[in-house]
Amino acid sequence: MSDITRAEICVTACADLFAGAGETLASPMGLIPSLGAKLARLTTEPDLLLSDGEAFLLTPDSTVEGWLPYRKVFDVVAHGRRHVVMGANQVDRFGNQNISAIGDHARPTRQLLGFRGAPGNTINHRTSYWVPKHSPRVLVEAVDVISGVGYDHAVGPFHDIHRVVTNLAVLDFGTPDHSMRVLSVHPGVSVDEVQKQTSFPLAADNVTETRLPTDEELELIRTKLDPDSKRDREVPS
Ligand code: F8G
Repeated sequence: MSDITRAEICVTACADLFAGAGETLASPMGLIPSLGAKLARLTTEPDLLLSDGEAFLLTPDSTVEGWLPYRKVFDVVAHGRRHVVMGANQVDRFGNQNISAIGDHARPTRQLLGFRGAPGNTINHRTSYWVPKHSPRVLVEAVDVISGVGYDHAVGPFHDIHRVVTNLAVLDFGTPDHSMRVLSVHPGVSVDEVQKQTSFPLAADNVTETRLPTDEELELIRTKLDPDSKRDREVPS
């Protein structure tokens, strides 16, 4: 089992985001979260629905199994049976996310993707974040612009920022004030290293080691879901 890669650990950590999701629309952005959602569907979450992001629901091997045109996605967002895993140029201590702009809002130094679906997602249903390169520039004390809404600006009963999975650790907001804490560090990573790569103090009681993929999961990742090992380009070992 010693040849298990960091990317494979990140894929199973993303699969675990969907534990108990049942018949929920998974909307994973990016390769590793997508592999995680497919892995969950093939193992613990057979009712998970996978959108192609355009018009169809697909099985993990890309067979069309349903019709979900773009406008219908908004109904599902509002209904709340969806779990989106978004990226983040910045994510802060209370789970605010920025994919819009870097720098002073009046004169940003970088224009990024824009707000996209982030505000609506975060007020309507469960949201997690995937950060392929955990660094102080991404894990910031306060984001420059709020795209996805965090716990200190939370509005309404459906706000639920679940977890942040990074190349180093799995984090959540299960502290009394909903500030970020380390749930688990990936094998070979220390809590100190995670803290060093984060711009704000992290809660870190009862940190465990992120679990390894099972033999069945490894087989699925390596032979069925990502035989060309594209995952290693997103998270080098
Ligand atoms: C920085 C930083 C930083 C980047 N600090 N500088 C610099 C300083 C960097 C580069 C430059 C560019 C519901 C729904 C929707 C929908 C519908 C339905 C969503 C409403 C669908 C369509 C829609 C949102 C989905 C995501 C984002 C996924 C990623 C990206 C990325 C990287 C965000 C991580 N901290 N950071 N710079 N979208 N994408 O040095 O400088 O800025 O940097 O849900 O949409 O509209 O709504 O972003 O930027 O989840 O995760 O990969 O833009 O690629 O290239 O890194 O090199 O130019 O000098 P990027 P990047 P330079 S849900």
